[in-house]
Amino acid sequence: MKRIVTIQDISCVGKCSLTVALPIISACGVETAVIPTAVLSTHTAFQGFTFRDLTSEIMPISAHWKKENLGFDAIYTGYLGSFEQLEIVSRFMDEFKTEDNLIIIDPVMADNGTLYPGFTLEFVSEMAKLCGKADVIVPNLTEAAYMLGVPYVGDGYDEAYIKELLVSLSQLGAKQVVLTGVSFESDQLGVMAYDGETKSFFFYFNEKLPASFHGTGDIFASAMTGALMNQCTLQQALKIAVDYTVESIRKTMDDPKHHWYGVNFERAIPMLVERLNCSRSH
Ligand code: PXL
Repeated sequence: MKRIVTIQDISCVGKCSLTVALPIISACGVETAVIPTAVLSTHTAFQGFTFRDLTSEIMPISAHWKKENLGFDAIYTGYLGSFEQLEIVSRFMDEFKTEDNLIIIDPVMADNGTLYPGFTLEFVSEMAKLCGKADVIVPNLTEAAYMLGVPYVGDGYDEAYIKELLVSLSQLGAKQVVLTGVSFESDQLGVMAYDGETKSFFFYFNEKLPASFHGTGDIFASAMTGALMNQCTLQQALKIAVDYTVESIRKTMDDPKHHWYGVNFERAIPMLVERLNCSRSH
C-alpha cells in the first residue's frame, strides 16, 4: 500500500485542507499521514476564526519519523500557515525526498485576484521558491500571477497567455505544472498543464457549473494526488480530479440544505473510487 504525507492546516469546520485531503486520499486506497501546520476553528472565509500555529511541531515530528525509518511515496503540501513554515517544509522535503517519490505542491494563498487573509508578498516569493522543489504544482490563476509577479487578468486571457504562464511557472523549477480554474468558453472550466521535460501541453475541461464554492482547489489536488498514487499518469489523474470536483459541486447544488462554506465532496467519493482504474483501462 502506498503511503503519502500531506502537510496543511486543520480547519475544524470548513471542508478544506486536511478534513478534505485525509478522507479523499484514504478513499483512494492510500495511507495518508498528516502534519497539521495550524489548527483553525474554521477556514478563513468565516469571521472571527481562531488560529493556533503548529510550526514548532514540524521538525520534531520529522526527526521522530526519520528515527522510525518512515518514508513516503508522495509529499503533498497545501495551505501553510506562516512564512516561517515555508523554510521548515522545505527542509522536510530535503529530508524525505527520494528518487522515486513525488513532491506535490498546491501553493494555496490566493483566489479571484486577491491573497487570502494573512498572506504577504514575502510569503508569495518564498512559496515560488518552494515550488522549485516540486514534481507537480497546482496553482490557480491568481496564485500563478502572484508567483510570477504579473498582473492578474481575470477572465481576459487566451490559450497563448495560459501557455506562457505555464512555461514561466515551470521555470520556477517544478517538473510539471497544472493551472487550475482555466476557462476559454463560458460553459467550460478545467485545467491546463505543461510538462517541462517533454515540453508538452495538456488540457482537460468539463462543464462549468453556475456556482463557485470554497475548498474545491483542495478537493481537486487531493483527488489528483490519490489518482497519481494509483498508477494514473498525470493526464489521467487530471481528468479524474476535474470530473470528481465537478461531481462534488453538482452534489452540493442538488442538496437544498448545503452549507455555504464547502462542497458535498463526500457524496461523490463512490464516483472517484470507481474511476481509479487507470492501469486497467490503459
Ligand atoms: O481551501 C484552502 C484553504 C485552506 N485552509 C484555510 C483556508 C483556505 C482558503 O481560504 O482559509 C485555513
